[in-house]
Amino acid sequence: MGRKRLIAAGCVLVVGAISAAAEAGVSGGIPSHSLGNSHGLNYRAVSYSSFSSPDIDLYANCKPSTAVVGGGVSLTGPSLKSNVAYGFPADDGSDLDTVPDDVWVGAGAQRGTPANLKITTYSICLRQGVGPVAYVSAPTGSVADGATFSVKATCPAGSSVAAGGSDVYRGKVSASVPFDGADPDRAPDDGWKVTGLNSEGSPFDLHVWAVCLDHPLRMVYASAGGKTPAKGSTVFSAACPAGSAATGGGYRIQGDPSTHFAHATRPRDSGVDKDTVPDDRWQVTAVDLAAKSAKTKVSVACLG
Ligand SMILES: [Ca+2]
Ligand SMILES: [Ca+2]
Ligand SMILES: [Ca+2]
Repeated sequence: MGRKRLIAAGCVLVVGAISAAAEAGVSGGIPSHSLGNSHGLNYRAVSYSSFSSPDIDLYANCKPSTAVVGGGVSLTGPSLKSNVAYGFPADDGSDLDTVPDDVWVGAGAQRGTPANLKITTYSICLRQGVGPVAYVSAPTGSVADGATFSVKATCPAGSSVAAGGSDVYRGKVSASVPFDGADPDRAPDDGWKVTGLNSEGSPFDLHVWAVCLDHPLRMVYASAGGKTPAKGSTVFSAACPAGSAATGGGYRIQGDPSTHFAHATRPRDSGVDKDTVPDDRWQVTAVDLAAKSAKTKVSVACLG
C-alpha cells in the first residue's frame, strides 16, 4: 500500500489525511480544543480513538490569528508496544499562504497485533503580534528503509529555537532535541536535531524541522534526565523556570532508534500552580527495548 504523505503544502495535507482515513487509519480535520493560555501562547489538543491500524497521524490546529510554534503527541496502551514518530509544523490549506504555521502533526505506530489505542496531538500556538516565527526544514536526503538519519535544522541568526521535529512516519525517533551551535553562549538555542529510523518499507526523503522565534522574545531552556531501564520505560519531566511557558520539547535516549524511542512527548501542567494550562513542563515516556539501560535526557524550550 502506498504511503499517504502529509506534505506541508497547500491542501495536500487535508486531502491526504481524509482520503487515507479508510485505508491507513490516518485521520485529520478534527477541530482541536483549547487547554488554556499563557505568555501569549494558546495550548490546544485533539484526540482520536480508537485506532487499531499499524500507524496513524492526527494534526492539532491553531486558531487563525495564531501561528504554531510547537506541539507533542501521546498514545495510550502499553508503552513498549507503540511509539510516537511524526511531530512537525504544517500548512493545512486554511490560509492563503503555504507557510507551515497552521497545525502540528503527530503520528504514532504500533507493532504486533494492533490494539485499540487513543492518540492525542498537542499544538502550541503563538498569538499574532507577539513575535515573528521562522520555520526551517532541513532535508535528510534519501533515507533507505531500515536506515538511521541524524540531521540538524539551524535557526536563522538572531532567532532562538522554540520547538522541532521530523516528518518520519513509519519509523522511530531516539533523539529530538534543541542544540547549541557555534554562537558564543552555551544555550541550546540554535536549532533542532533529530536522530531517527526510517521503517517505511522504501527509501524516503525526510525532513527535520526547527521553529525559531525572533529576538527580542526571550527563550530559556531546561533539561532533566536519568536512565531508562532495559526492556522498560520511564516517565521523565523537564520543568520551565518560574515565569516562563513551554513552547516545545523533546528527548534524547542513548542507543539505536530501532530500540530506543518515545511513547509520549508533550507539554504538561505542573499540578501545583493555580491553573490547569500545560505550560509548566515537558513530559516524555522513554522506552528502551534493548538489553541494557539507556541514558535519557528530556529538554524543554520555554518563552520567558
Ligand atoms: Ca499557513
Ligand atoms: Ca547557543
Ligand atoms: Ca500550568
